[in-house]
Amino acid sequence: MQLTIIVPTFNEAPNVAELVRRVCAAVDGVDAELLFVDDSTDDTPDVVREAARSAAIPVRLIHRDSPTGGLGGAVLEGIRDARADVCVVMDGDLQHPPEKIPELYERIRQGDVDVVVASRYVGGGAATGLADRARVAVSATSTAITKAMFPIRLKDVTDPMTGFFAVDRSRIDIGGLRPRGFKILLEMLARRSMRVAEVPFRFAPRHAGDSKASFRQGMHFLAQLTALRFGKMSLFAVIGGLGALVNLGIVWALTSFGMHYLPAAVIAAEATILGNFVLQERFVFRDMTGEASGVWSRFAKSFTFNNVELLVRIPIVALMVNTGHLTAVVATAITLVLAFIVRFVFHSLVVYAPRTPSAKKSTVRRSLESLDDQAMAPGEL
Ligand SMILES: Nc1nc2c(ncn2[C@@H]2O[C@H](COP(=O)(O)OP(=O)(O)OP(=O)(O)O)[C@@H](O)[C@H]2O)c(=O)[nH]1
Ligand SMILES: [Mg+2]
Repeated sequence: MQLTIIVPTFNEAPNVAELVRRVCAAVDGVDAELLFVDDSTDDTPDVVREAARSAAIPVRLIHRDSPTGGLGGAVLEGIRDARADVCVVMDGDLQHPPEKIPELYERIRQGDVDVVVASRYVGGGAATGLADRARVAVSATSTAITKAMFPIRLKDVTDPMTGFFAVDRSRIDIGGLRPRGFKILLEMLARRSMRVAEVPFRFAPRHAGDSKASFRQGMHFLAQLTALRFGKMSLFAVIGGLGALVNLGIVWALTSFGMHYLPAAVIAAEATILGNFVLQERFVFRDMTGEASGVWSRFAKSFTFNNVELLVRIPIVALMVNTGHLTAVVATAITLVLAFIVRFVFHSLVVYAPRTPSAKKSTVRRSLESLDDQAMAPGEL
């Protein structure tokens, strides 16, 4: 087998037959297979099986009943399961013209690059298929931000967000990729230095069916981009910082309504602890929730920790001010920084610890490794 074409699908039934037809026509003469990785809730799997019967090349289907990692997870599963090392990844809605596959394939076969990106933004390419002006603006802005965040790794790439690319599986570190609904190409390019070539293509309008892009996905993308760039610790810090502002806001609002300072501070602190927990579940430790203990147990640990921290921190500040010739502001700042570090360590090692630790490594070793993983998730350019 020379080539595997991987198509992630989520409810793309009306596009499958046309896609199979055009892919088969495009790869005529190449020993290729077509692999659908499907998370659909509609009849896409049946339609794929039906189309497979009369297709000129082998058409395989992986249907995931409990999908992990969203779109990125699906692509990764396809790459793992592919029969060929050379893989072309493309959308299932015909926004990526199958007629471009031979060009991607020929380019990667030359062997001097690890990835070939089909780009909307290089000479001859076009993004005209984006649904409306707002989508064009979102796409251009997120591409610019992404490139600004990885100026060196992405210097040769005009379209790091594309879902249309060819990759040689033997030249990437599959185990190091973290599928999390993320644009998997960006993850590959950002995590290690790769040799990249681009070919232009015209992004077509969706053939049929509904878009899965949403505001929520956009927010997820930004959170994941931050995590990829700065590591989880910074995302955790951003959420903590926002929480502190909200905390101040609540105290201000309640006291200006005439409430005594103390109950106002307690209400604000508890509300912030709750809000932070929800945000960190969603954005910081989401990829670990699957293997960690249940959500109520995580909440109990996090809630207890934060309240104990609060109780301990106040007397420590008082102690530092009374005995250490420090001003209250300096003392508070020092304890906040220390508390932040302790909080991060506690959350990544205890609250979100995997339920069934592997028996082979010692607890200390495992803890250190996972802490290192969490805090240092790629930080280099
Ligand atoms: N397996 C799998 N495929 C997905 C998932 N989400 C999206 N896809 C597929 O990924 C491809 C890209 O998704 P689209 O919804 O087309 O995203 P888009 O091109 O940014 O948005 P549109 O303007 O609607 O085309 C399509 O083939 C989808 O069916 C998912 O969670 N799992
Ligand atoms: Mg699409």
